[in-house]
Amino acid sequence: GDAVEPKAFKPEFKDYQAVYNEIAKLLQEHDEYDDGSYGPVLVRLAWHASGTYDKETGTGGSNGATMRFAPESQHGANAGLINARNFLEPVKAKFPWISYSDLWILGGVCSIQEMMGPKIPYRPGRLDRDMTSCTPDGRLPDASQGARHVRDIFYRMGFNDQEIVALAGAHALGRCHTQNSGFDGPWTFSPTVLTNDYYKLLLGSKWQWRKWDGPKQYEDKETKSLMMLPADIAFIEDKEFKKTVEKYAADNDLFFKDFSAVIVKLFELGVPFTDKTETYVFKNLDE
Ligand code: DDH
Repeated sequence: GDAVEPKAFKPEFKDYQAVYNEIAKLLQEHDEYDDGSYGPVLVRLAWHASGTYDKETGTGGSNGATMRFAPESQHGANAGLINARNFLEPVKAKFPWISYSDLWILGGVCSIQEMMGPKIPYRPGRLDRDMTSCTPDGRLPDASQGARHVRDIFYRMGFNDQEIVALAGAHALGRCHTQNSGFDGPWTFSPTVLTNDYYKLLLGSKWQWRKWDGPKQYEDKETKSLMMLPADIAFIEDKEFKKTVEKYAADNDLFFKDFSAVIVKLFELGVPFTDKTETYVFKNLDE
């Protein structure tokens, strides 16, 4: 009876790949949502959890999962993210040892990989904090503004111009919803697959103001079925940003490499890792 216990049965062993697999399985099962996947809204949850970071004060960021609480849950920018948080609840129930903060980021990592994006190396170690750590409203970007505002917001987190453009490629995924942001429509024709199409469309389509009674946004002249926000068009109006858009439009491998690096940086802003923190590179469900 002295058989060596396999690692997986030790209570202290935390099987992050098992959590990844559970999220990936639920993504496949729940293809009734939006364009057929919860992936985009899970990526947005991970980004909005992280994008509150302020490098001067060290406040905000993914460590804390404070969007569980009002007032942060009620911030206009977070409208609709309840769908992503609820999606992950059964995963939290099955793996109660993982913090919400680590789980939300793992949800983003899994979604990017399962939507055919690059590998996103993952480090756990985020601790949940209470509502006293909620960040003030206004730390996330305002889609109706231009390059100067976008720089103000992302420089505050510690990103440079190239990194800002690389992050924005996430808009290949998902769509705008009138009930959340007031804006409407997807950026690309395949909003559940990560590609460099966002950059190709920015450069390759003619963008005109959409005539409607909603907030000011652009539509592509040819099909009128795609959209860009004023903050997206800033990436081709601004010369410095545009140079990077051109690089990524021409080279999907370069986009994947830079996107992976910069999203890891985003997801780890303000997270207190230790010397012992391990890095995981997850297998996709079909590997
Ligand atoms: Fe975004 N984004 N985002 N975004 N975003 C929206 C949707 C999605 C801005 C505004 C909006 C990033 C940067 C910016 C995703 C990922 C990322 C919506 C629509 C607005 C508005 C929400 C709704 O109506 O449901 C602005 C402004 C910026 C900026 O850069 C200035 C970044 C950096 C990311 C990222 O993930 C790294 C994703 C995914 C979505 C689609 C969500 C969905 O439900 O579908």
